[in-house]
Amino acid sequence: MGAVHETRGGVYTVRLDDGRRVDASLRGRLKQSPGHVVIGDRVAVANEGETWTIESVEERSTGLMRRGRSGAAPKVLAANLDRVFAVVALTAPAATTELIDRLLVLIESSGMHPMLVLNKLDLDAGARAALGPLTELYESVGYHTLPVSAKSGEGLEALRTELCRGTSALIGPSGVGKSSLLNALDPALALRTGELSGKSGTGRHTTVSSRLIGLSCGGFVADTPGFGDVALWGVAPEDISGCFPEFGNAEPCRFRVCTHLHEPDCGVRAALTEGRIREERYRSYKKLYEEAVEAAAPNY
Ligand SMILES: Nc1nc2c(ncn2[C@@H]2O[C@H](COP(=O)(O)OP(=O)(O)OP(=O)(O)O)[C@@H](O)[C@H]2O)c(=O)[nH]1
Ligand SMILES: [Mg+2]
Ligand SMILES: [Zn+2]
Repeated sequence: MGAVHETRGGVYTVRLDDGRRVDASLRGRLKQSPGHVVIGDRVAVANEGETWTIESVEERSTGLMRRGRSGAAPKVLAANLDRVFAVVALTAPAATTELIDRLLVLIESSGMHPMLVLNKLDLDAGARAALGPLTELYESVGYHTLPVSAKSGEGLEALRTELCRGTSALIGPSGVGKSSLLNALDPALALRTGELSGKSGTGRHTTVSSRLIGLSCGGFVADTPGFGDVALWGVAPEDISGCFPEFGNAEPCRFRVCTHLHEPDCGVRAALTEGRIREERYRSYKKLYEEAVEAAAPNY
């Protein structure tokens, strides 16, 4: 047995339970759906001499999913993760609450509760100014936030403590500093990092494939390619509200099935009116709900 640590062009690098790394290909039956073996998957392998094959894949405990671009097949980013970090930059490129909410909901919909990493704290006064409101908002709805700077090293100890246990993934837009953070924690990694494009200040998709990286402290972490857009995949509209932890504290709605958009006696909208649910968060909910309805058409 082992875990898939890297995939590229039909070659799967598997870290065997005894610590050896081998390159394997898929057994015929599994080849029908090559995208279905992803990093983090637990696999059974067999070998004839130096030639290794993946014989079967174990059922996943979790699978982080995102929608492929314009109708492309869904992508599982990584399987069997212990922790996921939503990484954004306080500035260059500045994160909006909508973007953060999309990342958080994407992770929540995979059954995991993310932590929020706010990077580039060193950059300018704007970064410090953005930090207070974002920390206040996300801590108040139940997310642990980690303000950090890959450049100055501020806050990195807290992140290191989290990443050194089990298997984690960093996800977020291109250019926010996911690879830079890992380099700062473990300089020997020497991961490629990218310049921001001058005009838009967005990243250039420097990291192009996901792999699990062994940190010298013992943890494994997936450095993933930055998202161009963050779209949910296969999340039913009625499951979106469960991805907003604070909605669970609202009074029950009159109808057991409630969209929280227009029904009478809706507990979520009552909490919104009373300020117990924040407007930004409700706005993100509405947007994601409407997108999920569109994606699920024509059944809805
Ligand atoms: N000032 C400052 N710059 C940073 C920090 N972290 C990253 N950067 C810069 O931001 C740019 C993008 O960093 P990357 O680490 O390549 O970003 P990424 O999230 O891995 O991007 P993709 O691989 O494209 O998804 C580089 O120019 C880094 O030097 C930081 O904490 N402070
Ligand atoms: Mg990167
Ligand atoms: Zn409701």
